[in-house]
Amino acid sequence: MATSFNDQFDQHGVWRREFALRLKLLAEWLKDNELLDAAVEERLRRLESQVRSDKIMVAFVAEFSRGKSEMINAVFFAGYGRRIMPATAGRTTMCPTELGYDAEVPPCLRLLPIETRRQPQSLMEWRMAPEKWVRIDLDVKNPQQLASAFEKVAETIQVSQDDAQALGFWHNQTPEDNPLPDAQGRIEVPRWRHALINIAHPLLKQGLVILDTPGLNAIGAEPELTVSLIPQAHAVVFILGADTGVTKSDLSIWREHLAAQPEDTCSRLVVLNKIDTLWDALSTPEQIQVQIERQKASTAEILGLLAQQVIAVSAQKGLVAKVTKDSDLLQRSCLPVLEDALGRGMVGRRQQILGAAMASGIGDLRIETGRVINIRKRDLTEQFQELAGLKGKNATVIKHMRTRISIEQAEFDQGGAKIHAVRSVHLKLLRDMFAILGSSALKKEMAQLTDALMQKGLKLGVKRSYGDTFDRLRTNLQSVQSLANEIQSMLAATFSQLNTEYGFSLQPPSEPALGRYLQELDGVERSHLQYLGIGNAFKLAQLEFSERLVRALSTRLRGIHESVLSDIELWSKSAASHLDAQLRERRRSFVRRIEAIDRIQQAAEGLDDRMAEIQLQEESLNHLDVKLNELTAYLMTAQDLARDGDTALPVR
Ligand SMILES: Nc1nc2c(ncn2[C@@H]2O[C@H](COP(=O)(O)OP(=O)(O)O)[C@@H](O)[C@H]2O)c(=O)[nH]1
Ligand SMILES: [Mg+2]
Repeated sequence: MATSFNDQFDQHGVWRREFALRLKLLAEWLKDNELLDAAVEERLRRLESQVRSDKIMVAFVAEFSRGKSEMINAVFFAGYGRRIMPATAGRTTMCPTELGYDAEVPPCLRLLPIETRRQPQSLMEWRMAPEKWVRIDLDVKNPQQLASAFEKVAETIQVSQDDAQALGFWHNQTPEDNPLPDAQGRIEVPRWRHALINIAHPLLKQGLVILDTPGLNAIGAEPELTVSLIPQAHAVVFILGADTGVTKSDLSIWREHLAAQPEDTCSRLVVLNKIDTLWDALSTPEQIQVQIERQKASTAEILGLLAQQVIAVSAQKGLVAKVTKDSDLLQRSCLPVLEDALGRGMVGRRQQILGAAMASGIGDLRIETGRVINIRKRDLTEQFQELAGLKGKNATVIKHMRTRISIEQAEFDQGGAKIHAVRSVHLKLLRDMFAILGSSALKKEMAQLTDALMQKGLKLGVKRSYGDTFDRLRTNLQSVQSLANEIQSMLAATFSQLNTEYGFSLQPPSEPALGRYLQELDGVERSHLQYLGIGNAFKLAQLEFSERLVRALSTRLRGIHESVLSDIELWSKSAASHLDAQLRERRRSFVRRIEAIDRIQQAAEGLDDRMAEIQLQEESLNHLDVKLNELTAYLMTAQDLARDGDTALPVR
């Protein structure tokens, strides 16, 4: 029996909240036990914000009128008891529309005017400029007001042919794809470039982001959709109509925007919608089923898929069935099959990925914290042996011992200079890495690419220019990796030297592995080349278009570079913290040892009492170790938490 998408998503939300809570408890426990140093704190903070703010994006991509908006209504918003996204004949989404929830912003619809296409800023950059968007506040308790506000995404304006060209809706090179002008020669274009809907719907509150896209024309005109938004979605639902079959423009969308997406990073669902158009009162249910199967098979064949990869549904009947609570009709609409596939493919996979990221973060944390506990244990053992050696000795020997510890302490304090020198080399290498991946270097790289694309006659070399740029970006990443390796071996050498010299137990943290960022770069390159390869290259002749494309690319690359640098920062912080912890513990240990001897000298405490106390401290450290393992082991296997069900918190 298929669970509804909403239920699966709810469970995922419960798991995430529960996990975040446990991370908080772990942080408190570490703090109480003086185990929360700067690096561990930073690591926990990152994990918590990752698990709390994790977004899951599902994109609906298809030619217009295939039923994207209707499907969004049926899967996510049937609870409102009516259509929320406009999805009736003639009133269809004209601009890409993102539905999500941001607690900082009141419920509203924000619309970016289409004229912003004349400027080079990427969509990402426009997002940072809220004053450029038209905002309409939403009354979430009033589905009527919601629905009528959302009608805005269907608005169009009439513009001259020149304007349509500048806005990316008219191309002289491919007249067959151009929209039909009206009697005055004017072209109908969307009024808005992008819409953001912010509502506190339970699913959206838990981090679901839904992207509804208009048809091929609008997708093609907004490169950021193809090179950023769609490839970064966790699931893409591609919709075909049983009433139209696979048309030429369906196939263009599939080939230009979807076929090359690697399956392992995102789940891709192909849906044959409107099967109710095949429900014919004169045919038997079996005959209808045969019809549907036949159409699924031919659709699959055209797209190069297996028949079972195509899900046949009726979004419209599914919505009606949910609103009227007609369970027979809901089964016939097959909507639950789609929801189940979405839930398992997307939510399930997301949970696995997030769980694995958490497990590896917690694993590192356990190792780092475990080392601090070990340092303390070793110090105690040594102190115990030192005191045991004093048994039965006279006052002179004890005094001599005190002097020896003081000398050792003074020597240790002087050793600081060497550690300082290592730190400054470390910092220099870090600065080099930040320079390679910093924003001014990227700006230069992008300016070079823009120049190359602008050169007349070079249009055929577009692939080359992109290829060269990506080669350089990869080389940069590799240089950063070698700098990291250099720091790592330097740390290893210094740490082992310090270990011999001072009896430390320092170990460098595991170095950042940048391989997955290289893969990400490859993915970005693929989506660009794929996009430019198929019939879109001519668009580069348009200055605005190339500029927009490069700006979109640059935003995406900045994101990747920032993630790399953030990994490196955490790694370097861990190394520094580990060294700091060792130094701090050692200084404390000197103070404790001298103090103990002083008390014994003053006969304020017996030797045996002091030794017994150390043993107690050792026991409590052992206990701490066990507890740490317990707490972290729980977090490392907590992926299964949500599925147990008994921990479920009420969601609605
Ligand atoms: N018969 C039928 N019509 C549907 C179905 N889904 C959507 N439609 C209709 O198809 C048209 C386009 O739907 P819409 O959701 O706006 O398509 P979009 O442009 O892809 O968002 C509307 O008139 C819908 O009522 C369906 O499952 N069956
Ligand atoms: Mg629509």
